[in-house]
Amino acid sequence: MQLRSLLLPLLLFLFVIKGKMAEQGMCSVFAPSCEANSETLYSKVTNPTLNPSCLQDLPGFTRSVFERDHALVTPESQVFSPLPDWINTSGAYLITPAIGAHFVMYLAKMQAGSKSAVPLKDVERFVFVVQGSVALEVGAVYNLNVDSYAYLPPSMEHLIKCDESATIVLFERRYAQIGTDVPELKIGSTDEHPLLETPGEIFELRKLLPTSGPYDFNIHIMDFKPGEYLNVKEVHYNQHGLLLLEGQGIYRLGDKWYPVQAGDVIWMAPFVPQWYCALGKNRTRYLLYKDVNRNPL
Ligand code: UGY
Ligand code: MN
Repeated sequence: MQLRSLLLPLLLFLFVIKGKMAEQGMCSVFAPSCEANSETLYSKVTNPTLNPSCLQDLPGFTRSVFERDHALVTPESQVFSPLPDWINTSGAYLITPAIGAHFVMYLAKMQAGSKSAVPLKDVERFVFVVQGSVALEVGAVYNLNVDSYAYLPPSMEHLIKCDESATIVLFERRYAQIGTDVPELKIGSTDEHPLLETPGEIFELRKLLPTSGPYDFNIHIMDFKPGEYLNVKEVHYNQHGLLLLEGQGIYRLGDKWYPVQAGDVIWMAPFVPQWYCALGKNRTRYLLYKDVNRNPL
């Protein structure tokens, strides 16, 4: 009797988990397996093992590409190694001047006891927390959790520390000074920012930095519901570094069309035609570096 009363909730729990895993395209004992079904010879012929979650394990397969005016760097291609002068931190430089960009974008994986290094001279830094939390010492100490960020103007002394584990994405750029006004320290989180007008577009837009002249780049957070897309097939002088935080869809870059999903990083050179459409069941959110407020001449 007691056993029976336990059985029903257990079955219900397993049923819900199965649904969740299938929704996310995950391999599990319930969902289609990434492994060949070893019970029958040639079972792979009739079992579509190349479901999206298995592709990254296919030997030699990657969705990553490197073209003259754009690059897609997907998680199975991201190469981590100790970050120069950081303590206990491994990082993957994903966009650098070697690719043709005027900025660097990198992921840093911090663990207990990790500490950041200072940026190079005259270099500004933007940090966004993707997983875990870090402490930012910059005069006072600020706790930055997932979705929080900090902008550190050039020469601002600071230290990023981690007590447990955290993944952060960073952008750095040699600051392009004009006039005498200088940018200030900014600390905040995405949800503090109001949605901005996007005339002619339907995606939701937040800008994490002030739009005023001293700031030579901004970081946009862009949200698309499934089925929503960029109305403007953009071609512009600005450069982009993009991290897909949530969802999946199709990115058009130049004349190529790429299936993309959370975790993917994209570099867009000036003037590369760009367009996105969100697909699937969940919203797409991406974080986008864009240089602004400077005469391109
Ligand atoms: O602001 C932008 O340039 C942005 N809409 N571009 C993009 O999402 N590729
Ligand atoms: Mn753009």
